[in-house]
Amino acid sequence: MRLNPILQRAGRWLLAAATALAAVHAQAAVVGISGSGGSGSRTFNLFAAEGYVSMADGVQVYSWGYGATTGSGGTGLMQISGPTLLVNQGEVVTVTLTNNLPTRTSILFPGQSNVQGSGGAAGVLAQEAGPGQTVTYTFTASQPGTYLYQSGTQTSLQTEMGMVGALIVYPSGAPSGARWAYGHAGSAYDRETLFVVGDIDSDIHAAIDDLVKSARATGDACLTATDPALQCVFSADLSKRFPKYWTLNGRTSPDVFSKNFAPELPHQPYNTLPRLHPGERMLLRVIGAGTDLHPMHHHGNNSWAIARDGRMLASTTTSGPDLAFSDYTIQVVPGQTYDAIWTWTGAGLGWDVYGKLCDPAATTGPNVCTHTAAQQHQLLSDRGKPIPVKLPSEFELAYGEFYSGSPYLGDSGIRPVGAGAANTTGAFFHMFHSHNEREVVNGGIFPGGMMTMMVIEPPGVVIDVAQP
Ligand SMILES: [Cu+2]
Repeated sequence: MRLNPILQRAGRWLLAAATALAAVHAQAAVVGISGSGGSGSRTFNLFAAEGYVSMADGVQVYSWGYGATTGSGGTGLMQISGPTLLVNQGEVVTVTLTNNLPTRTSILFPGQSNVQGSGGAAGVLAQEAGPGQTVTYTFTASQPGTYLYQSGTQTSLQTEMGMVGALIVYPSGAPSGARWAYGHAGSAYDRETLFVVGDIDSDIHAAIDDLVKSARATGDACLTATDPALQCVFSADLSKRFPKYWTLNGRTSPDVFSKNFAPELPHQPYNTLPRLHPGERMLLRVIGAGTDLHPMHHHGNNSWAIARDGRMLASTTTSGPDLAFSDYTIQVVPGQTYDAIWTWTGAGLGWDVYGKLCDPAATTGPNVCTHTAAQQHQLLSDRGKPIPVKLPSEFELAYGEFYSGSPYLGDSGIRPVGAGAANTTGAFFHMFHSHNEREVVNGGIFPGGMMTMMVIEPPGVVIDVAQP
């Protein structure tokens, strides 16, 4: 290996190791907020507010969303998707919502039983807050799992406008140090990641933007009314709904690759770029937060769906996820949540994913295979085999941000001038995207939309989950 790549990689490792030490508490966890509280209880101070979110083609979309105060661990800004609420099974959860929207709103917690609301006024589905008002919801997070929360007021429109977020309930009963999605060892995972899957018809957002501006320009009395029956209601014709943007955690590709809390995306703080090592179990927490079905396809391997709607796919209370099913696409239905385990190995590829040209039969001499214990997850019979295709000439390749200079996991090679500086670790990238092909665009332009990558990092590369 040339000196320059060695220094590059050493530098990245040191940086990653330092960051990982600083963020040990967040290791392998979904980025979200834990609110405040003592033993057995947890309190979140949320608000609803308007703002403009950014699509990767530069279009700004007027939106309504939830935000969390800095005292609750939030950014203090409205965000799409809403703040991810992290709680533990059995905790009494209190969510206070202050409404800064020009219309009534609320929160529904599907999958949670006996949700008590107070303040504001009773709505059809939930206790509602008028503009400037506060409502409080309390429930006990009795069952572990992946859930969404969303507006219970004008639910179709307000969900379209962005009023939806994720709630994760971690199980009790897992042994110390173990990560379980549910109360059984069969739901164990090494890493977890969140996909809040959404779709946006920007024409509807623009129409609501116009109505709100018009109400303000004319000083409409509905804006200051205290009688719920006289407060503003903004409506759009949802029967002509035709989405133009498709989002993961509120962002469109390629913005999904940018860091968590990237300053240029103040209202879309969560990225979507899962990273794992060969052989690790990655828990995919997938939430259908839009209006349409999205078939989310992961390349490289099938996943095992172990739960739906916050309930393990189990035949008995003690069996673990014995009804789990394997598929290459997660059919994300609106309003549903899925937990799936995805693992990648190089087994059966027919070539050595680490690019070591050696002789597995040799015990002495320069041709001995020198794979370390961590360089497993491929068939022993594949060791030493070269990649079985002739790589195209450099003139026929497009070099970009994801090219390490080598087709092998963890190796690096000569990078042509202008090839970019990302993927210096030599990771594999597997696309994870909607198989409705028109949904991998931004405003009709490919590539974009509902698409990201699963990143297989070489063994030994430190993965800083809090800030990939
Ligand atoms: Cu695909």
